[in-house]
Amino acid sequence: MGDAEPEVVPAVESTADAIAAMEIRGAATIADAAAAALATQAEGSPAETPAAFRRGLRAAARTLYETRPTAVSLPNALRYVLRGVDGDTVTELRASTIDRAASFRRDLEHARETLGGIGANRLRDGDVVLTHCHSTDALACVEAALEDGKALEAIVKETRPRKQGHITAAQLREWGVPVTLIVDGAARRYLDAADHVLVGADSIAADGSVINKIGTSGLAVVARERGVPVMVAAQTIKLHPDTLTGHTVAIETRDEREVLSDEERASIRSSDAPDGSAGEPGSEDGLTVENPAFDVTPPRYVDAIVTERGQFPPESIVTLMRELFGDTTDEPWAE
Ligand code: RUB
Repeated sequence: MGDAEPEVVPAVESTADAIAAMEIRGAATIADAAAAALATQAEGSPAETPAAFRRGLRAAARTLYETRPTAVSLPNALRYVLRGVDGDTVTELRASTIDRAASFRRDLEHARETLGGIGANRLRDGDVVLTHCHSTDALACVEAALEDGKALEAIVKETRPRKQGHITAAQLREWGVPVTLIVDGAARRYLDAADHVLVGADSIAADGSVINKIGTSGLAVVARERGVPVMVAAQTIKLHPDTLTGHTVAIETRDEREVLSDEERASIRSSDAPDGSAGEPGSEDGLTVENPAFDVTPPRYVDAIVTERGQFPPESIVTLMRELFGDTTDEPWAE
């Protein structure tokens, strides 16, 4: 392999495919996998010159970056690793990439544990938490509270269409936490039995808005109406630096078949429709399915954002964001 064509090793392509297909999912897990994939690229790069090595690494980062737009932990992870790549020879560059990816992954694990300890302080013995989706950061708070000897119960929203609530339920049951699983539409009915709404975040904007799994914002609004505090557990890797300069967070929309199979669509389609629209799946038949994966919860519905750096009212998160990211966000993976 010469200098002309940057080569992305197959393992990076596999990681990117797994993230896109949601076999690897959840913001922190995606970040961890992306950093690991860059280390794999470094290990397997056939580059013979430093320039070719760097080009390959940037190409690998681009491949990963393009998988899911809403989880800012992904570009934050890529940026962190690429900024630490240093050396004059391929051997040095390889070693520094591998080291940097490893230190990122260690920090991620450590941040989750620290955050869990901080979040656990909000949970009292006997409390009931109501969860949405599956968040490793949110579960870290539960785990730390259990380790402190507190007994907790959980009401777990199923989380359509992908039912990540089942993953949360499985983890909580593994820890011995009694779980009541409910469909998403039942949340308001069960809020009076909850002491906290506990969710994670895919991204957090500079104004304290929380971007998380679709349905989080509705849950937060209803929780405010019922007087149940909303706690968001999110490592600082979820802070979205682009929003410091006024950018909005892109909301991923996914395949409609996650919501409605071709068979279901066919059963809804009416051959008697006055517009005569019955046709093959995917054709114009007057039935539109929207499948946004995330939504935006305004800061006024959030009581606290728990990070490894402490807990913050959402409106003050911008201070931490400036301290950690400054006002500039480059894209070191650009060609
Ligand atoms: C996952 C999701 C999670 C956040 C935080 O969405 O919305 O709440 O990513 O997760 P998806 P974590 O299933 O579409 O990836 O706390 O594990 O980083």
